[in-house]
Amino acid sequence: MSKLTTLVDFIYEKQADFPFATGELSRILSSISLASKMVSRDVRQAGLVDHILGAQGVDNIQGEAQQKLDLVADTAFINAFEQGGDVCGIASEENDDFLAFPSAHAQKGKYVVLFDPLDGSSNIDVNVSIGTIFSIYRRISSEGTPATLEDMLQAGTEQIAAGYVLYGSSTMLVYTTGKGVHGFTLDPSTGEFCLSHPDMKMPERGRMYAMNEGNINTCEPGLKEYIAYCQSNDNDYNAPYSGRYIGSLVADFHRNLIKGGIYIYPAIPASPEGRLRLLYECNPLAFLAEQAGGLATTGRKRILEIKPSALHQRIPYFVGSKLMVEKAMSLLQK
Ligand code: AHM
Ligand code: MG
Repeated sequence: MSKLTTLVDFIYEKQADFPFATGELSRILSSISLASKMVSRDVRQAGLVDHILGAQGVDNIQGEAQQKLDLVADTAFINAFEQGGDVCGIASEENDDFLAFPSAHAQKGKYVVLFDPLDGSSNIDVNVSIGTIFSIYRRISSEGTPATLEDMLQAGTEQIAAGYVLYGSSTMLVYTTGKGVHGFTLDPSTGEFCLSHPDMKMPERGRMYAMNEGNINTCEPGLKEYIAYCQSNDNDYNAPYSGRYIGSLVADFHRNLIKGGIYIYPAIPASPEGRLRLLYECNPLAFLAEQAGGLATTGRKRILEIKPSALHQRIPYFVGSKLMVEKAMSLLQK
């Protein structure tokens, strides 16, 4: 029987890769793992709470009134980071502004974390996979002072680590520190994340495309042409690809990471900059994609090289198998 490696074992084994971090990065990843277990538990109880306990007027275990799940997740992660002492501030999709942690203890932290606490929120109420996406940067401002906006607005190339937690048929944590992509599955009986997908590689091509095709008529000609190519017999498989759109970026990305595929959220008249957020969604998944051998672009340029100008900046997004993203880009640029 092969040895079971838990996330904790794995992180500490890999700590030597980051001599400068002396355990800090490991502790941040442990905080993420802890918060994500709490969120996973709440996600698993969501239907119960809303439709059975909620309907009977029963409060949750803490006796608090029920909050929206995305706010519960936001709070769980913020608390974990603030208490850990290695993170001096955060920015999250749920908060208009970034948060500089006020305590002297937190201000000594060398890192900031940017995250989407619960991606795919339109799927929460219908029992479809959702996830948390995160990105870790070293701060630019001086240690011992409050975190600044400049700390948050760094290009994706500066990420120290990134990853996601997928609350799917099982809960998985997938992360990179720039040395490959590793996936861990939560064993609900022991509460441990166990290494299940070491050194994940995204196939160079795949037969699945993910896009909200309700928007196709308003897309630019090059993108219409790419989708027509996917649907035709005149492509690299000589047969139509399968359309698969979960509507939770994390879940669509995870499937494409394993099976090969492309995810597209373009600029459309209803969302002229695209829908997805550069800092909380696009950059972390772009780092993972590249580490797994895939690509992430706006359709024209590399996501990781974009210098952010605002916290909630949106950007068109083409991410997935290398050859598929390259093909889409070649048609867009024609
Ligand atoms: P969210 O962070 O508010 O959930 O928005 C991001 C989500 C992605 O997970 C998903 O792929 C996309 O928005 C779905 O958008 P649409 O309903 O326009 O297809
Ligand atoms: Mg999101």
